[in-house]
Amino acid sequence: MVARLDIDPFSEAFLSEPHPQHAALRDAGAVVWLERYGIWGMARLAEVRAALRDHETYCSGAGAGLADFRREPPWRPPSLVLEADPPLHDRTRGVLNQVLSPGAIKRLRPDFERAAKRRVDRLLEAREIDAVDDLAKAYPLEVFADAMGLPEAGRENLLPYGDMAFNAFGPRNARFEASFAEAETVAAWIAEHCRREALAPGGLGADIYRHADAGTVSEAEAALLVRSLLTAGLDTTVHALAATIAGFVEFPDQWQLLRREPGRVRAAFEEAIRWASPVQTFFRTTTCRHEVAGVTLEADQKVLLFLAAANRDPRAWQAPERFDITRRAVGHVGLGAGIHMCVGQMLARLEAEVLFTELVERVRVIEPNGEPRLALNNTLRGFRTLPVRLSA
Ligand code: 8QM
Repeated sequence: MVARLDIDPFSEAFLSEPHPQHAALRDAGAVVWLERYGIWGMARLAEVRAALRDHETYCSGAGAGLADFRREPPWRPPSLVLEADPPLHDRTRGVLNQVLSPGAIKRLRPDFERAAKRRVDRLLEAREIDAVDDLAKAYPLEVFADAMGLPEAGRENLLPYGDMAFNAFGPRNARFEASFAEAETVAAWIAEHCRREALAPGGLGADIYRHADAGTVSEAEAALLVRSLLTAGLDTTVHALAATIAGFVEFPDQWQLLRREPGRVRAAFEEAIRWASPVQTFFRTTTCRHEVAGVTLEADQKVLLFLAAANRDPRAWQAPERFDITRRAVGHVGLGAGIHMCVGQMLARLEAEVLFTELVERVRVIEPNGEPRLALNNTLRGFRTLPVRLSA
């Protein structure tokens, strides 16, 4: 017997307090039927990981959101990586793998370090800060946009564009509509800055166009690959950096541990991704009839993968609700798994490593300083504001 659940994973109630709902989903079965949308759901780590790794059965070409691109038109031309399957995916992904290679990431470190020093100088002058605006947004908005080769003017469009794109993976609910209020202006700026002419030489954007010059991708494909980095590269890291701060605020002993052992800074970021799962959900579409844990899934079915629920599955993790920087967080699905696993993860980790290395050297205590507020989105989970006080 398959559990049929009547919950709406994109409702205000669910998104505001997802953890009890995630537990209910996990406990209902390895795979459940979500009546509201007529889709399957998986919330246990084992099944979510297995689905992510089996890209032949669980494809992405029909969209990684609720909409089935073969039945309804996507809101923008599909991503050539996220919303593509092999062989197209492998060619485009190969370009991004090279643009974001270990060597390329390494070259960014000096600039990232200078920016982190300046940022922490300012934070320590202010002392009472919003960890979202002043840190989690301010830092990536500077270093990621610089790394891409974007001009300063218009960067305020980047986060609203991400908010739209991540809402668009869910249903066309009120939250989706609200984020599309300024869609034309925002999307126009993004489109403009995916062009070769808009991207400074030496940046990651220009680097993508070198692969167009080499003939691996067309000029139009290069623009869409730039668009992928602009879509996926900012809101995600903003929420991950804020979640790391939130972990330390809620578990202050972990900050003291990190001060004694700053070599754990990358492990702390990994644990924050597991603990908070900035990307809460993704969809796949079945390509054929097959069986999961005794349940038959037909072809052409949308499957909602609850990454956040899997990352706190007690079947896989000890005390999953604890933010524990000594934990072996490997195997979480916060960055996905399989061929689509986050291509920018080394860039995200560099941002976190550099910023938190600077912070942990100079900040003795991080305390809450007012009510945090959530930023609700159909796919992303994070804070709108997180007021904290820093003591040197
Ligand atoms: C999510 O446009 C894209 O290629 C793209 C958009 C969003 C993501 C990934 C790729 C996972 C961070």
